[in-house]
Amino acid sequence: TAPNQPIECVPTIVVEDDRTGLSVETLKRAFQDNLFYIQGKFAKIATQNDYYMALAYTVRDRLLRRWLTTAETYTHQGVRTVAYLSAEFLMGPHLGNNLISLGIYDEAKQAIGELGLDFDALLEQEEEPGLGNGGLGRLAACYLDSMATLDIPSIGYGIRYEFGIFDQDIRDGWQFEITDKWLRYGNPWEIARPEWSVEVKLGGHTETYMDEMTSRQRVRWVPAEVVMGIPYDTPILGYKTNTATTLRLWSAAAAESFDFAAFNSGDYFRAVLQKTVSETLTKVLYPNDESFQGKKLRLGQQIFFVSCSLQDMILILTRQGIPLDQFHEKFAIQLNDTHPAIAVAELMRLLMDEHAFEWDAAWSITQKTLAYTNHTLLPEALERWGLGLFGTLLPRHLEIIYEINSRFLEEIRLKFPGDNDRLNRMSLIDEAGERHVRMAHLACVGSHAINGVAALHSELLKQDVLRDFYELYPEKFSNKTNGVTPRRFMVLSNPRLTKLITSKIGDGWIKHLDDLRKLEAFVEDADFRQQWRQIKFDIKQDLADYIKQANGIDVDPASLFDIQAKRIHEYKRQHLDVLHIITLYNRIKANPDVDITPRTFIFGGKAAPGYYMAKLIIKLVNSVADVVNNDPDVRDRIKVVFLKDYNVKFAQRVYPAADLSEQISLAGKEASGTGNMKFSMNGSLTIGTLDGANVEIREEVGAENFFLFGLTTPEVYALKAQGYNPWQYYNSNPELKAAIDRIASGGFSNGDTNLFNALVSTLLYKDDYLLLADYQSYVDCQDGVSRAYRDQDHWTRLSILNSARMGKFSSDRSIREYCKDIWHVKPVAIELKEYVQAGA
Ligand code: KOT
Repeated sequence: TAPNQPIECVPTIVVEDDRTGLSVETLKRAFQDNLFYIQGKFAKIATQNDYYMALAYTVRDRLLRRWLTTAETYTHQGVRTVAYLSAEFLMGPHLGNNLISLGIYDEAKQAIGELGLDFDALLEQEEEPGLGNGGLGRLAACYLDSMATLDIPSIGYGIRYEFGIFDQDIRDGWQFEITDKWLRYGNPWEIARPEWSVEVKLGGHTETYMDEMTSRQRVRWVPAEVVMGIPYDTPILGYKTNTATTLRLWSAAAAESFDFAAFNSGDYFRAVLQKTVSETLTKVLYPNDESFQGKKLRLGQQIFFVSCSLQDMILILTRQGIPLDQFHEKFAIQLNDTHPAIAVAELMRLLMDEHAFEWDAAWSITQKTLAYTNHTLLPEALERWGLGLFGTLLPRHLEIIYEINSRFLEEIRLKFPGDNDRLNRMSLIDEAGERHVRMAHLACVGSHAINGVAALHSELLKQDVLRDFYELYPEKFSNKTNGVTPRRFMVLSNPRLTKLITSKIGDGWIKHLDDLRKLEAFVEDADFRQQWRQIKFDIKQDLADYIKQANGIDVDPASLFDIQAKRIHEYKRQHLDVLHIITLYNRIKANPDVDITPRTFIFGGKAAPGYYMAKLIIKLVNSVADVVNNDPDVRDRIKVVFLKDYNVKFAQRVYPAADLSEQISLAGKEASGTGNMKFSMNGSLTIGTLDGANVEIREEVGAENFFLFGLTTPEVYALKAQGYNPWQYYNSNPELKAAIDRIASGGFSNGDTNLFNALVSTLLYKDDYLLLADYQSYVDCQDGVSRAYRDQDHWTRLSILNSARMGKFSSDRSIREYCKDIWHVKPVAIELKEYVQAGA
């Protein structure tokens, strides 16, 4: 029999209590058992990692029943399933989250403590799977959590990068990239399923042939190369429910057919070396966030994981005996931006070339199955592949795209006769200059639903980037404002606040975040406010300790913690934050006795390795920190800290410690933001522009509880249309001029006037992101923040109200909306059957 053929044996599994029991005693026994039998270590020689692994396997054992029962239920019932396709899943550490979902966090902590080990250190030991750059990948992870928690049949499909996002070190103030070796010590959360491998074709050419069975012309793709995709499954536990869904990540390997070729050519040794070429495909995550680089390997990654995933879905149906003309009834596929948009052509190809569907039937299935989420308005992020490269790697897909395009353009000609400009603007092929495939257009045409990720963003899509598509298909468009999971970003990362909240309103809010509103009733309770303030202070003290240890800087936990943590990007304007710091510094230098509210400015975030300006901004933050932190005139009233290697694990430590969250992108540039939600849920106030989801956060928390500044999107457009001149602001604003001059004159570079020249001249001569135009409004607003912070009791009220009113931003709400409006998928409850216990 073939190795991938299922064979049934004894129908019931007998399970040892040590693998399922949830009591402290059983957990202890299981932990020691796993240390011995799985890690192969005893206490004398065990490392911290061995202990981590032993605990991880102990937890994994306890979730397998839910995981397998979920899979069995879905297969057995042939349920309608969401397939979330994403090139990135930024999951963060699994251990703590799984303990929370299983409801055994406290028991595990006690068990580990009783064994004489440091539980927090074991959690800290986990190398997080950094398989994403930032917001887009983390959103995918939050959505998996919510789908599982809401019992939505779902599967996440992506790429198992051997090296995820680089680790960031800071050397002499500059970012330094280090390879992320997350798989170095093994990954206890994944199970490889080589028996479910599939093959993906690349390159070569196409041929037509006569299909004898149907007497129809069909197309055959003769590839130059075949790569095998091996699935690795990770369980995604819902919170306090029986559902455990799957994240299925594909890893590339040389196809078996390769061995035959090697054998035949006789050059066995060279052929084995060649296997590494196939494996290259899933080696490394591209570290560029929101900037498109037309690299062949990246297109290879996209077709690889998309083809593997679609073939996998077809196999799932085939195994259940479900005919493929029901594909769209069994799967709702969500495309997380255009990275998986090649799915439009690949699903058409699979249905037509491999399963003998005719065009119209295949097209109807494709459109009904796919839906597309757009995550950015930045033109430089939109994916467009040069035709040469595209046709070389994917000759058959290019033919299919041409055919989709010709039918599509015909539809436009009928609806808008004579409008040639419109045809050119909407074509799937950009004909200006070197010809390109426009992936966003392909996604729009091939999907039945298109959505943005915040109300403003979705409006701008309709008015601007996708305007023509909106005019053609208004019914396809909707908004789905992003959300984040309160399980990871409150319960796990902020246990002290969770406990206080739960003591007042019970724990229903963890699954129904709107319940946080009940906290409003306690705003006038002085005792409650005192506890709230104390918790925030204690968490800030912890972060202060960390900063002392990591950066060697003393910071005062009583000072205002002002945090900007996100990818470094000019549009996010970390350097506007820096201009404010320099302004405060200049005020102190002009009058050392000036009355200033003590503040600690904290930054965290990675820059794309090839993005010079972003790296220069990191250098500037660190240079300003060096000067400000060491100037005796400052008398420690302001401190500046750049925290290196910002990732999910670290973010969980940072969000709860903030007083003020910086959400200061230029209006119209940030699609949504999700960090803004995580900060506010944890009781920080926001200083922000009317951009992305800030608009809706402000609506929810109330204008009086939000520090608003800056131009609105229409004002930005108007200013740019009228001809923006940054010099005008520089010349007429003495504080702004002084701040920029201090950088330009070498005030943060030991007199070197060259170091920050690129940054200064970009601001003065271009300033695409209007920092100078928004400067005064920002500084005025920050002065208001400083005044507000002086009344600690008042500030605490605002902090409580921010948390209390964040219910809308649970990813559970987002997922409910996707389910209702786009996916039409209903929850399926999972019933656990009793195991037969050993000895029973
Ligand atoms: C990256 C490359 C191409 C297209 C889009 C991106 C992208 C967008 N990467 N991250 N984003 C962010 O996605 C988040 C989740 O929707 C948003 O909150 C955030 O505003 C985007 O910048």
